[in-house]
Amino acid sequence: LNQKGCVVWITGLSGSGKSTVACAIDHALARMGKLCYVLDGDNVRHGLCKDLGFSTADREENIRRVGEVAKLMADAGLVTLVSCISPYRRDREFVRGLMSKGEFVEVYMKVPLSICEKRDCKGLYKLARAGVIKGFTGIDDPYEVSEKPEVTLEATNVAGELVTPDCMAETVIDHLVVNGL
Ligand code: GGZ
Repeated sequence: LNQKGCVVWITGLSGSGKSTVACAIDHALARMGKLCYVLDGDNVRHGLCKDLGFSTADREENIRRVGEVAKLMADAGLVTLVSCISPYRRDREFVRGLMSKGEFVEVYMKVPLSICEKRDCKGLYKLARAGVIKGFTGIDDPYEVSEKPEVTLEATNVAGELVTPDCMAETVIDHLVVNGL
């Protein structure tokens, strides 16, 4: 048993595919015999962060808690996959600062709002456009793009074809392998 933990922090808009990619990475790493855990924004908000909403301060606290838990899990040797919108650059940088260098891998889901909105898996964009949900990321609350995430995943390849979640997972795992994580 020789496993170094790390945090793979997947950030991007609602509907950009964060949870799906986190799951695909989880499964692929499990097949390689690695211990992993997925901390999903939507799930964490039912327990650890159920007292929090979506104001700037609440999102900041949400990211701080998830970041601290992710750090503990990484210390325990797990590859900890986080999928939270984490829209504010400052909050992501805070979490990065909790970890030792190289142990924090930021993965940016570079998916245009138009695609996320068209998918609208949960109908939330529709509600946000209608003004029923206020302060929705990408509609009337900002998403701040990082200057240099370790990995950037796009919805389509150079040929304009959709990239599968498994293929995205492979890109992330290649990065982890190359960097000795
Ligand atoms: C953004 C919201 C909002 C608002 C509810 N803004 O796609 P989902 O539905 O399943 O995941 C989103 C989830 C966002 O939780 P996070 O913990 O990832 O957010 S953050 O990192 O900003 O703290 C979305 C749903 O909650 N949702 N209201 N106003 N997303």
